[in-house]
Amino acid sequence: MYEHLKIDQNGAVTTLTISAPKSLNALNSTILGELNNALDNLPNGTRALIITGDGEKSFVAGADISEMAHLSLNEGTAFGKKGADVFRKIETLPIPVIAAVNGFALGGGCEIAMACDIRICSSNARFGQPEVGLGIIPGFSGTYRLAKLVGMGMAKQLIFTGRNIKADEALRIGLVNAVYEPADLLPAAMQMAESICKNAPIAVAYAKQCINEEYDLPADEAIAYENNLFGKCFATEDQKNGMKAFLNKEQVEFQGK
Ligand code: CO8
Repeated sequence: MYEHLKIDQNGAVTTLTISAPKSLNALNSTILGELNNALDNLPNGTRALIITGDGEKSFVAGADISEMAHLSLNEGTAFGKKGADVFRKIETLPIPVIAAVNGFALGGGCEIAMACDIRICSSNARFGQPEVGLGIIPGFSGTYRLAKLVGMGMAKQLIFTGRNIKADEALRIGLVNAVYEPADLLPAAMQMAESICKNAPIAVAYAKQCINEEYDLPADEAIAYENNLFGKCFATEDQKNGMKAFLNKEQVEFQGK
């Protein structure tokens, strides 16, 4: 169905694999369009999404430099917006998204990982924002998200120097949550996704929405935002069934209602 995406559904977990082996899975307009379409049409019943790259060497080696090389001001702006819009769609998807970073995550590759809710990586992963070495800046919202994730000082250092960092440093600065041997990465992502899928889907979606939206709000507004969605949980069947099962010492299967 897609030229550069593989979609695998395993129960409630869907894995989306970016596949452009000749360019180490670099993102061109076609792939961005396919990603956009795939996010709009995830298989029914998907409760968690894993995004990874094809092969053992690269997650995503950036935006496609051969496509960007000849862009004009307007075209560059439009290309940046196309990627930024797709990544924002990932960030605001009402299900958790795990980036399983299996190698190079440079430029747009680091940026798509940062748009995901959770990042884990293989021991051979390399992260970086090398754009200034190409005469551009991170254009898929990397200046915004990297500073949020690792703090302004470290984000500035990484973006100004364009230096690549290894998995252990990415772990130390909080860019990833865990590092695995390459063969263990996807099973670990799947295990995490499955453990999320056992929980109430509406509650998980509300929790994601709260964490995303409250971050930039003043304290009182953030607390009120959470209070509103906390209250809405009590209008769900999942809350009734979850608490009843706990009190009766039973297992619950959440229906997402
Ligand atoms: N774009 C296009 N082709 C690429 C890219 C890329 N980002 N990365 C790798 N490739 C291609 C190479 O050109 C090469 O092709 P060929 O075999 O035809 O020569 C093939 O993939 C294999 O790459 P290498 O031979 O270079 O493999 P190495 O193992 O020697 O090196 C690296 C791997 C270190 C990943 C190296 O390929 C590299 O440095 N790639 C570029 C990384 C980079 O700079 N990424 C950032 C790009 S800019 C960006 O992402 C901006 C995002 C915002 C855009 C805003 C829009 C305006």
